[in-house]
Amino acid sequence: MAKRALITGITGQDGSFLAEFLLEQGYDVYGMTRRSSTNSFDRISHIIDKVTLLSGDLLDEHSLASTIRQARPDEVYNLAAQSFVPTSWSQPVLTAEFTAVGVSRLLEAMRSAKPDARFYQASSSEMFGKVQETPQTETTPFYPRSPYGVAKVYGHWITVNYRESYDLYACSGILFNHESPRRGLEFVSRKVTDAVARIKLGKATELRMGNLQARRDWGHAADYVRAMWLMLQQGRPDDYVIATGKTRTVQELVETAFDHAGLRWRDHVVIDQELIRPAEVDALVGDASKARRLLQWEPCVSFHQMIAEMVDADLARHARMLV
Ligand code: NAP
Ligand code: F7E
Repeated sequence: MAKRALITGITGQDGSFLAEFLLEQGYDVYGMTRRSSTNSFDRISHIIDKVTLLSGDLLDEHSLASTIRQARPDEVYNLAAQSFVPTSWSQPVLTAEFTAVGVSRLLEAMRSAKPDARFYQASSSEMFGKVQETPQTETTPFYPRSPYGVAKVYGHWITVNYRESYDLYACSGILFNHESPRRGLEFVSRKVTDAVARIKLGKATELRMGNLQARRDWGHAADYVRAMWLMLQQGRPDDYVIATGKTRTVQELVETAFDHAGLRWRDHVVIDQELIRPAEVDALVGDASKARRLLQWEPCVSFHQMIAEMVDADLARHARMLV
C-alpha cells in the first residue's frame, strides 16, 4: 500500500518541491491549505490533480486534528510558517502564533489523532543568529536575532520535547537558506534575480538593497527537501543540520546574478537604509557532516547553477509578459 504524507505549507516553495518528490516516491500526498479569497496554488498548479488538498490553519487546532484524521498520514511535514524575517518585526505576535505555537498545536493534533505518524519540523539556521561558533552544527548554541528566529527556537525545542516526552518519531531539520525559481519575491535571491531580469529587458533600471555584507550558506530547495524525507526514513528520530558548507556575501550573490545576464551590478544597485534590519544575522555557514554520514545526503546543485537557473527563469517569465 502506498505511504501517505501530509504537508503543511504545500503552497510554499519547499512544500511544492516536497510534494513533487514524494509523488515520485509513490506516496499519496495530502496538503493542508488555508482559506483565502484568492487561491495561492501557483507553485503546485502542475501537480494539483495528483495531490489531495485539505483545509486547515496553524491557528486552529480543531482544523489540524480534522486534517490529520482525514489524511491518516504515515508522515507529517510541518513546513507552514510566517517565514519572512522582516515581517517578524512588524508582526511579532502573529509570527509567534504561526511559527512557534503552531508547532505545538500540530504536535498535539498529531498526538491525539495519529501518534504513530513520523513528524518533520522545519527548523532554521536563523536560530543560530549571532553565531556562537563557526561552522554551525547540531550542538551549536542558539542565539536568535529576530522574532522569527525566536519563534523557530520554540518550534525546535517543542519538537525535541515531544519526542522525549511522548516517544514520538519527531525530527527537526535545521536547514540553511535554500532557494529556487519558486522562492518568494521578497527574499534576497529572488528579489535580485527578478530585478536582473527586469533590468535586462528594459522594464527597470534600479535595484534597492539592504546589507550587502551579510553572509549566507545558500543551497537549492530541491536538494533540501530530499533531506527532509531522509530524516523520516531512519531507525530512530534525530535532528540534522542541512547546508552546503560554503558561505558567500549578499554582494557575491548580486554580482553572480548580474554577471549571468551580462550586466554590471554597480550601474544599478542602490543601498536603501530602510532595508537594513533592526538586528542582523551577519554570517552563517553550516556543517552538514552528520547528515552526510548518517543520511548519505549530499547537495547536487551548485550556487552558480542555482543563480543561473533563477535568472533564466525570471528572464523567461518577464519575456512572456512582454508578448
Ligand atoms: P514559504 O514559501 O514562505 O511557504 C510558507 C507556507 O506556509 C505557505 O504554504 C503558506 O501558505 C503556509 N502558511 C503560512 N501561515 C500559515 C497558517 N497560519 N496556516 C497554514 N499555512 C500557513 O516558505 P518556504 O521557503 O517554503 O519554507 C518552508 C518552511 O521552512 C518554513 O517553515 C520556513 O520558515 C522554513 N525554512 C525555510 C528556509 C528557506 O531558506 N527557504 C530555511 C529554513 C527553514 P499560503 O500560501 O497560504 O501563504
Ligand atoms: O535575507 C540581506 C538580509 O530575506 C538574506 C528565510 O527563508 O532563510 C531566510 O531568511 C540576507 C539578510 O533570508 C536585502 O539582510 C540585503 O542578511 O533572503 P533573506 P533570511 O533572512 O536569511 C532562513 C534560513 C529562514 O529560515 C527564513 O525563513 O540578505 N539583504 N538586502 C536583503 N534581504 C532581503 N530580503 N531584501 C533585501 O533587499
